[in-house]
Amino acid sequence: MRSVCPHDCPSCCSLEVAVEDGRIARVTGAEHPFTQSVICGKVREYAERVHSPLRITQPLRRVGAKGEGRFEPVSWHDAVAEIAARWRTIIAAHGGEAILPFSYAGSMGQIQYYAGHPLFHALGATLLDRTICVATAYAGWRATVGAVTGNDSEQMVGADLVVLWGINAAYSTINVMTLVKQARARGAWVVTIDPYRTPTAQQADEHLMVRPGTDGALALAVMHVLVTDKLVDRDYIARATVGFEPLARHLEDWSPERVASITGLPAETIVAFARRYGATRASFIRIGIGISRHDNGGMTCRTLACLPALTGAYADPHGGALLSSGGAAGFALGVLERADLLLRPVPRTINMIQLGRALTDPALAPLVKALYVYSSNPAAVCPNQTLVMQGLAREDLFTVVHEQVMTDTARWADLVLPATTSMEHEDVYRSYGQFYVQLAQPVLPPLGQARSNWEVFGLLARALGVAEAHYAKTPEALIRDVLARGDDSVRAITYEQLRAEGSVRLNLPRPYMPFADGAPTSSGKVELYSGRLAAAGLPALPTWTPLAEGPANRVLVARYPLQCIVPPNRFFLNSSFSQSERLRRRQGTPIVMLSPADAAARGIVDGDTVRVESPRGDARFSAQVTDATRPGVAVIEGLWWHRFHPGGRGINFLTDDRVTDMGGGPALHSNLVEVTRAQ
Ligand SMILES: Nc1nc2c(c(=O)[nH]1)N[C@H]1C(S)=C(S)[C@@H](COP(=O)(O)OP(=O)(O)OC[C@H]3O[C@@H](n4cnc5c(=O)[nH]c(N)nc54)[C@H](O)[C@@H]3O)O[C@H]1N2
Ligand SMILES: Nc1nc2c(c(=O)[nH]1)N[C@H]1C(S)=C(S)[C@@H](COP(=O)(O)OP(=O)(O)OC[C@H]3O[C@@H](n4cnc5c(=O)[nH]c(N)nc54)[C@H](O)[C@@H]3O)O[C@H]1N2
Ligand SMILES: [Mo]
Repeated sequence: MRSVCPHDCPSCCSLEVAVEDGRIARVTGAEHPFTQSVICGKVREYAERVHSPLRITQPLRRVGAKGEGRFEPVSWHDAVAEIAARWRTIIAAHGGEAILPFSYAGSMGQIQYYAGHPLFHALGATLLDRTICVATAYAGWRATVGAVTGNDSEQMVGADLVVLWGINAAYSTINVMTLVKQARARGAWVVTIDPYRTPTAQQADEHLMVRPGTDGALALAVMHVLVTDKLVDRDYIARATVGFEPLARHLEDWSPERVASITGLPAETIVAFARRYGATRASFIRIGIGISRHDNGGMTCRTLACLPALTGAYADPHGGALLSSGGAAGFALGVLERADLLLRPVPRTINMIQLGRALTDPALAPLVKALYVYSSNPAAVCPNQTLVMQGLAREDLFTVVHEQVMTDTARWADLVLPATTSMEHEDVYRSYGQFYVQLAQPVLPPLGQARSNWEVFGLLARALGVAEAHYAKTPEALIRDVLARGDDSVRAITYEQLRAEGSVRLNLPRPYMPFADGAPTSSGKVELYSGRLAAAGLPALPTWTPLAEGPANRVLVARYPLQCIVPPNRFFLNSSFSQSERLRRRQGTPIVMLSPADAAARGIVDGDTVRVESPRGDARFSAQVTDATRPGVAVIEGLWWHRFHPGGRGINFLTDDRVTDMGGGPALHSNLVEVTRAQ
């Protein structure tokens, strides 16, 4: 049977699922133009996830101390009645804002993603700013080109130069590697730009091992060479951009020699890369979200978006750039989100990356008294876990967690509700890496008493007597509306067509070159100079600023001399799949990669247990001494649940909850640390 991978990944794979005796027997990649029958090693093990020994199959009420993980079964009826009663009391005493919903993209299914919004709006709950992933990147990208879209990566197969910039596609969206391999087989030159030698970099012709957080400077030096060597497309610039003259003057400051000392790349390497880029119009840059998880990440994305405008690659059927296709289609998501149900005055907003602060700040008025977590595992994924843990431990906080598996977050709950997986409920999927809309029907009945987000919010809405008309709708009716009220790219796609075909390409031109003659900014052009950024008090021209927590921070560097980046690993997806014993075994153990020089300077040898400490806290890892990373840069891949992490504290005890330059996202990769041998 056909299904769709629900996880937060740009690939949004089309799946073939074999069901035998009421259990999933096999999951493979479907023959689909983007999936091309290839899926990752995580989802091939999906049977183990759906039928996991850690699956929650009935509602549970806490009987032990907070966080102890001792529960007793409770009926759905009693669980819902208890939540409704507690929330009513809290609203009467403190107002609706004392309720904080917390969710992210545990499922990318749009019905499940937006299921809670109408209920929380109608209750006057605090709004959650869902910034943890793409907010910074999207804000930066929009500043240059106005919309979160770009050239279709399927077009890169015909490119002559492919640049994989801050994206470890071999781990995080393997279908891009399928396209890269096809391009390379045709003769394309493949460049990877990443602070460490990822499996993606190993498959490239060239790897530029930049210092973390310096890509903006690198892009400015590339543009400097494009201008001085007259490798720019005058016609495209005149027709489709604004601000070239002030940009060209500004670029005089960004010579390859100066940028060499910032990036750690030789000036000749920068010049050679720039000349290659300038000489190739069919150049495709696939940019990862990873690049934006720095103090200066928004500006970096804004700056990279300028590159194809200088060479005119945006107008080439095989060139251009793609950060995300998330905004390519205009689905009528308002039908699901129901902002019209918001109470007035509109409640306060809390930034999700500061969950720990929100739960522990005594000055917050009102205090958060009720937390409802769904489709997310904040006790692993949020930065500054010290505060998150303090918050979840609060005796006076009423916490409900709706989950598929018994995560660490669920263990802190007062009530745990069992959630269906994508194999057990219907949903519609849009992607942020490709251009297909997909529908998945259940291939299994719900396991035990599991219920979908949509069903649970319906129960709560009826128990509380709010937004009942919305929850009387069916997912099918909502999906029909989301399509029918959308823009031209989706309006003609019908529910029937999706049911019959599973996957339908968005109604967008082929080749898809959204910035071929301009861009949907206020000027209608690609904005090399941005009046909007200037009005917001940010630099109007692309620029580079040192990381707040980086080598230029002399005070911190004295105590924490190493930069530490924290990208995804191969076998987990964020913290999902950390529940799988099989995948944990394949992944090994939490590791910190250190260059031989940094290891030797600290008396550390390969395999040593080490303590990594940042200004926020510390955690234990096994040292991997490798020239895959450069001196000065430590790399820690992946998100292990705390309970599976040696010492009980995972990576996000090290990361900070400060926001980046744009969009309110986290600077997860801008960490300074020290590494010592554990005693
Ligand atoms: N296996 C696996 N796949 C995943 C995920 C997962 O956890 N595991 N997560 C999913 C999610 S939610 C997302 S958002 C996507 C994210 O996927 P991507 O967009 O690929 O982003 P990241 O993997 O976060 O980072 C990609 C690369 O950026 C590099 N990087 C970090 N700092 C810098 C820098 O300053 N400059 C440059 N040039 N590179 C830098 C990292 O070393 C890493 O190799 O992946 C999805 N896919
Ligand atoms: N150190 C570090 N931290 C990071 C990152 C990093 O690269 N490094 N990446 C960041 C990024 S890019 C992201 S997107 C965030 C991700 O943060 P999260 O969105 O919290 O991602 P997951 O860890 O995958 O947790 C999702 C949870 O939702 C549950 N779930 C899945 N489907 C459903 C459903 O239909 N209903 C309900 N109720 N639950 C469901 C899953 O079982 C899982 O436990 O993490 C961020 N944190
Ligand atoms: Mo993400």
